[in-house]
Amino acid sequence: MRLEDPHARIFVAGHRGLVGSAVARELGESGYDHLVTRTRSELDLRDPTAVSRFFDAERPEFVVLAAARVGGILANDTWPVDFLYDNLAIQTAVIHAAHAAGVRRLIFLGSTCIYPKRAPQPLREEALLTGPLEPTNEWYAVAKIAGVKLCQAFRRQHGADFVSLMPTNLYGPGDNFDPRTSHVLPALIHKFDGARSSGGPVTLWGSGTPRREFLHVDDLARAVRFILETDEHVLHGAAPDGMLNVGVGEDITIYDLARLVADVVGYDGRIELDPSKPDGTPRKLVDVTRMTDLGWTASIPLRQGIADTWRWYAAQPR
Ligand code: GFB
Repeated sequence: MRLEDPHARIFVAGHRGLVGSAVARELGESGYDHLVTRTRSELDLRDPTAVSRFFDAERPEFVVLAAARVGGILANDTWPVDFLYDNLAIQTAVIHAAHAAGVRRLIFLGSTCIYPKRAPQPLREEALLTGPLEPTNEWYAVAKIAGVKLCQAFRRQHGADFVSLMPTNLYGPGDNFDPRTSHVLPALIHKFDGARSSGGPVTLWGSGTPRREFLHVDDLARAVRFILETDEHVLHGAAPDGMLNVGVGEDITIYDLARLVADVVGYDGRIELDPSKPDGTPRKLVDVTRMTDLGWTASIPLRQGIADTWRWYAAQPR
């Protein structure tokens, strides 16, 4: 059932993360005045008993499940248990409790890494489970696939209005900029910003040839609100399997991305490659036809989004 009432109780799970904080901001600025949130120390989302107790007490009507263990290519490859177990535990507890509490609509945040490594590009929702995954992130992808499938199972068995959004690579203010564990875009902002004073060079992981699509998290937050507010028959017509890709519809090589970040940040030194680090999947451009047919498109150009993110990063205390 769609979100209409500005006083509806909306649980944003993971409200301190990159996605959750943007979603909470977007909903608050749009006049929704009853957001329910819990920090990790207040509620361990991996604990099904605690999560059920929380749902019984707060009775949220809508849920945005943005809580997840996330990280860049090396973090994914280094901590397979954390990426598989934590994500399975969080999403299983929250999705199950949401159904038991009669939640009207739940939005689960998946990821485009759920699609097979060699699936035809741009990736359509129908590509799910048609081939082997990219090995560097298969633990995370398997967990996210289970989350998508659990939402589909609740739709099918109980008629639950549970929907999965598959955002492409995200970036924006509030991201993790630790170069050891972050995704590429915040890592590059961190590296180029530092190299302006040190003089460089800046080293890119891998060959620089993989292509990625980057979506500003504020665009994703608008997509989440848009889907929360969409009529259920319209939504079901556009996405009978409850899956919707969210992206910008164009991608860029990692090397060109690095040059763009260098330009925005004002670094004109050398850029080197470290081929000992993994490239990951060669390309993951998503087909966003379902979202555009519904009437949503991304609006933040990459250069502007990088400048906005760099400004936020530069303003943080070190
Ligand atoms: O963003 P990223 O870590 O993750 O890396 P994925 C994207 C590409 O950038 C890879 C290259 O080809 C990296 O080798 N790269 C170049 C760098 N320099 C750097 C650097 O300094 N740091 C990082 N992190 N990368 C993740 C998945 O895949 O994407 C997750 O592991 C999830 O499961 C997420 O799906 C959205 O795009 O390869």
